[in-house]
Amino acid sequence: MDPFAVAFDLERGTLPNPARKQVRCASDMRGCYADAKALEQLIAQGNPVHYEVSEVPVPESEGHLMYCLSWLLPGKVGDEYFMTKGHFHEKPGTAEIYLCLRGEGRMLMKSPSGQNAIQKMTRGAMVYVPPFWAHRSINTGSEPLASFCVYPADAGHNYAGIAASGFGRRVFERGGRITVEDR
Ligand code: S6P
Ligand code: ZN
Repeated sequence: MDPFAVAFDLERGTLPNPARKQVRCASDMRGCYADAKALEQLIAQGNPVHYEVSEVPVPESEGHLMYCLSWLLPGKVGDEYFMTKGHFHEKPGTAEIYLCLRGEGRMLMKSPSGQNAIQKMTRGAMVYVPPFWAHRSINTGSEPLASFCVYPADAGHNYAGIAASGFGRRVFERGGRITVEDR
């Protein structure tokens, strides 16, 4: 393939005119939040978008780097902040970089042995997700949480492990404060 360039809007934190956009709504998030009833209420009230992943795809083969713009909206399901599903990579020994462009949130990570790590995401923060660690972004702010992500193009997504056992930690608003709880 030939070299190419795309233009990000760094002020707004967007990738205008992506070739591919994946959209996840509340109804795609069943099983993810602690309060399943609150999620069903949200679905019944209009099933709002939780996040969008915009890409200009490259071949999903060894040597290439996939990149995307992750756009996670603000909101809560019960007291729990909007978040992504979260995944390990299908090729588990592949790392990922998230560069936060806008908003405020957390990157919650989990190692294969169940160890947790959490990093703050604010504009300019680069979070390095090491090989083998599952990752989920969480929007704790009041505007979209936008991040540029880059990872080996053949990494793939493994959602099953997290769908089965979660991260072991969740982020809630309790009494107006951002609170991380083991559950
Ligand atoms: C891909 C990378 C991101 C996520 C996106 C949505 O490896 O980590 O592009 O796909 O943030 O999260 P999820 O967990 O629904 O794929
Ligand atoms: Zn990933």
